[in-house]
Amino acid sequence: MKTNTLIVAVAAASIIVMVYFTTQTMRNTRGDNTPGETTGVSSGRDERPASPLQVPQSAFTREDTADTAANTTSEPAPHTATDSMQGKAQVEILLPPPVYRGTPKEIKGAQNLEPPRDGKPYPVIIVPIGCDKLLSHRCRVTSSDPDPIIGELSFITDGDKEFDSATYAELAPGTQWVQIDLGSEKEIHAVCIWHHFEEMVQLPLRGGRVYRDVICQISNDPDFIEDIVTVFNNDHDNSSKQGIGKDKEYIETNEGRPFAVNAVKGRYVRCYSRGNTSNEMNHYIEVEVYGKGD
Ligand SMILES: [Ca+2]
Ligand SMILES: [Ca+2]
Repeated sequence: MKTNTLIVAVAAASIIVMVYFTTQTMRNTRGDNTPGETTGVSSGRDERPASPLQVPQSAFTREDTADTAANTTSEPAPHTATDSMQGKAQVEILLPPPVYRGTPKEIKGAQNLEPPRDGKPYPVIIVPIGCDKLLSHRCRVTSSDPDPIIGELSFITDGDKEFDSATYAELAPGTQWVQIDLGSEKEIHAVCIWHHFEEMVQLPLRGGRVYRDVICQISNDPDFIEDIVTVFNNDHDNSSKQGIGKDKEYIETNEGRPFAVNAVKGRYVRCYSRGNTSNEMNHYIEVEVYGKGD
């Protein structure tokens, strides 16, 4: 009897154990573990849930990068754009909106045109720190044509660069100039000229407007007889008699034409032009001169 009782007890215990494990396995397979249970069996809930608040991969990458940077040793970082800007500043030229009006015109007779930029902006101008100040705002303007056909000479330094029928000064045909008096001798590092950019062309069309003989000179002589430094000149055939220039002609856009100047000192900035490919007139919306502040 004792042996029989023992066998029955062992069998009953075995059944209990089997039932227990079978039940556990079924629970795990259904994924209804209670919190805190660790079974070593994947339930599906342990995976990262899809959430409507997911952030882009780039955000994780930035965090990862920050963590990595924080954990690195104090070894010197490789050269970066920030390092190369040490002691330097970018001239911040604020651009007016583009204008796409009228029928795009074919550019005729431009033999010295810069290659198409296909929408790429002009390179930024980097100057020593403190040499990126706008010097020309509201400075006095004189001209070879003191009585513009349209507009006022004061428009050229009033800070309004938008194209509009009431924002430009139109000067007589032929070679004409406008001259900005900075008030005292300044160290000049950049200039940007906006003529007239109504006929901007949306890519991939070609056309627009090109002004002829764009020349920029700096001097302390208001009559520009002596002490003249030419800082831009695209008059390749010397038709404006200021010497042959090596710069390229360009299509007018809302970017104007920015160019760097190598710390030339002078009180007066004179800009020439000789008509354009749409008509023989000379137009100026704005001229900006940047350089060392006081
Ligand atoms: Ca203006
Ligand atoms: Ca010329």
